[in-house]
Amino acid sequence: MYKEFPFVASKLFMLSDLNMKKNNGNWQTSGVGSPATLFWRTPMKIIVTILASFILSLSALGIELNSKTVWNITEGLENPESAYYDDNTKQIFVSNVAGGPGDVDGNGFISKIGIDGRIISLKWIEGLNAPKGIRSYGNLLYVTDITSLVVIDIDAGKVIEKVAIPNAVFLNDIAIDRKGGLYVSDFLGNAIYSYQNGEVKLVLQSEDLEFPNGLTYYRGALFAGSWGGPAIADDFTTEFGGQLLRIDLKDSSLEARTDRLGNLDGLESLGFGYFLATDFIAGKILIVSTWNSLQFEVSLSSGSADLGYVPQKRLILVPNLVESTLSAIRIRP
Ligand SMILES: [Ca+2]
Repeated sequence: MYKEFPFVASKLFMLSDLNMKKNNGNWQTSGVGSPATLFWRTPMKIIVTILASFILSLSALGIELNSKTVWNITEGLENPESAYYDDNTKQIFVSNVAGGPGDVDGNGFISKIGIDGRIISLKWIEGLNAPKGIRSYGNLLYVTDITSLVVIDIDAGKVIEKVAIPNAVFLNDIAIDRKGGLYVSDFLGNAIYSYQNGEVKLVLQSEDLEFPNGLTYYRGALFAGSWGGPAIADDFTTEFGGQLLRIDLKDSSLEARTDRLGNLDGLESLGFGYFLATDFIAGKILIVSTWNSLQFEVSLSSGSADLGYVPQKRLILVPNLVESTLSAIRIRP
């Protein structure tokens, strides 16, 4: 079901622009001087967006959202699965599967990239198999690699530990709670595991997870982007698409929080119950909310995998696993 997008647009742009003002001392926009753009440059936008959030949609105000590709990397990456922005180092880390997503071939690597799209180190970490989901906590970068969780010291640029996840089939994404507790999704194993205090535990295993792919932590719960079902064909398509699922960490109960949206891959929280997601097969960025489902979408190409987000630049980072590219996309009025 396609809905209007008043809340997310206003929240997303209002918050990010406030951030920019704090950082740069002025309002920054990337568009030309259209009347709409000039209108949005003024502080009046804050008042209007708050009102619009609760009363009107942006489209009703005559303001449409647009997407723009800010930069694109087309050389060097090899089947990138996940892009992750680390706020401590202000750098982007990209996992390169390099070959089949389940192949134990030793050629997977992690790239380090600047937020301007410059490749700082293409093969920053080498010797992995098919690395996928990435997330950091402090100076540690965690990466899933088929059935292991790889722990990397960011400052040293070295793998310090590989944690085997017993019974895992095909790990995908990572979520981290506020205390540094880790959670990983097992895409083909229909499971979610935790890793805390050196101990791996099964949080939940259920067909109702519908092949959980993207995973993120938000307000005491895990949110998973499911791929769909009832089975996954050889070309990774499904009869029905996945949805945003909420897994309560107190009792492991599971609840669908959106309509069926597509073959969900990446998932990042924007706050206020809004999430960024990708649909891998259809090739889309989706902005969804837990009470209004789909709010806005950007059409890209099939193979759009696990996205990252740079809040202060409003950049959505989308790796394409099939085309071996990384695109930085900005959505704005
Ligand atoms: Ca590989």
